Amino acid sequence: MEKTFLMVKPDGVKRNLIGEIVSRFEKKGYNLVGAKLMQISPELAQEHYGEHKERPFFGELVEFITSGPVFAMVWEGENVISTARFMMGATNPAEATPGTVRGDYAITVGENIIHGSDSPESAEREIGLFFKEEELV
Ligand code: ABT
Ligand code: MG
Repeated sequence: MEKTFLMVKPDGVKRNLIGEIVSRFEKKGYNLVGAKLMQISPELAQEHYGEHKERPFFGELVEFITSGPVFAMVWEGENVISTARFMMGATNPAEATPGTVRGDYAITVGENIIHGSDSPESAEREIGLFFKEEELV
């Protein structure tokens, strides 16, 4: 069964949106197979966002994602990788459709509430970065 890595970012945790976000994916029909509240280290942040290393916003991105606790999750279900991205909405919340997480709760691209793996390869990589095998049920 397909798995993806989702994470409520520090802005979402600060705004008490963990329950709301978990609820959306539960009601959709996906299964939560791993979850934890955690503080991301600068090293993990740089590894997680490695693909953006050369981008001008990389420093701010690492600073933001390490600015407070995140809620890391693994979800399982049919087509969960692409459907979760669809439910999250566009990266830029200004372009995210109402009814999506970013469309309903975010304003700026720098603080867009939620992360979700964008392909099977990144799902496998990100699940491995954040979770040990024995932390998944
Ligand atoms: P993530 O789930 O955070 O990976 O976002 P998404 O996959 O939707 O978008 P990408 B392109 O991976 O953006 C990663 C983070 O970089 C931020 N960003 C992106 C900017 O701040 N400015 C930009 O011009 C772009 C393209 C948005 C994403 N994260 N946050 N927070
Ligand atoms: Mg991304």
